[in-house]
Amino acid sequence: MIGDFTLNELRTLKAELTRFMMAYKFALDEMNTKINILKEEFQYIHDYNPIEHVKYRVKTPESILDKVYRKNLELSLPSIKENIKDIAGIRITCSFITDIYKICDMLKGQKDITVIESKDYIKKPKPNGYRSLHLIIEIPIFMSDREERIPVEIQIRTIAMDFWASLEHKIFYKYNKEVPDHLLKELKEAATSAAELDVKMEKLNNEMGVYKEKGRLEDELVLGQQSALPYKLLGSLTNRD
Ligand code: 0O2
Repeated sequence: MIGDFTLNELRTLKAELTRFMMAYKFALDEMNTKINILKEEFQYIHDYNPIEHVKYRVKTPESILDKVYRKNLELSLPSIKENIKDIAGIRITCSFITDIYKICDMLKGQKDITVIESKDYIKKPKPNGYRSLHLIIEIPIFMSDREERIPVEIQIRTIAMDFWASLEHKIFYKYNKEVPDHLLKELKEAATSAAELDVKMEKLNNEMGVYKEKGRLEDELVLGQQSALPYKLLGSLTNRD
């Protein structure tokens, strides 16, 4: 016996827990493939990549237990699966706010993804200034003997939103959640500046985009680069010789 358990009971528990956690890892593997395809395809078609970087994490057992106690949940695997939807988490960072909604729509458009919850903290920031788009989705994963639908939390944010959130997170933990008022006020101001920066950068990028697109078309069509359309084909498409 170890504690209240026999060795066999402990073995069974360990195997069950490993199977449980593996499902979340597989869900992240599936999402990793999906996100990579979206990135590559978008880059190929639009000559531009809306995703700056992506982080994947499976919540540690300690952190899952913390949440079980914090939310006063029943300590069982079915209850954890039902109530804790962020065991598998993805954070996607983009340059611009419009990229966030583009990525969100691309993910929502995939047939095997079901969005079960969506929180838009960009349109409606949290009182402390936190901004991000949160989705809880479910995707199927196929294992040797069964198919399971696994929830995944996806946070999509700009670089500025991410910068703010990671600093706020550090401050929160440094002060053990008792952050002095003056710091809370400064954080709120920083969140406003970050939001203004997002708007400014996107405006600049849009202006640059107009010139870039014009230049790209000229390069492709007039200068006859490798990918340029042959004039004969262009002529026949437009009924001109
Ligand atoms: P971790 O370690 O990042 O996973 P929930 O507790 O998830 O059931 P809640 O709070 O309604 O319910 O979920 P919400 O609002 O979607 O937020 C979940 C996650 O968003 C948090 O996960 C944080 O990662 C992030 N987040 C939300 N609000 C803030 C904020 O004010 N500041 C920062 N820095 N991050 C925030 P966890 O579980 O708290 O932690």
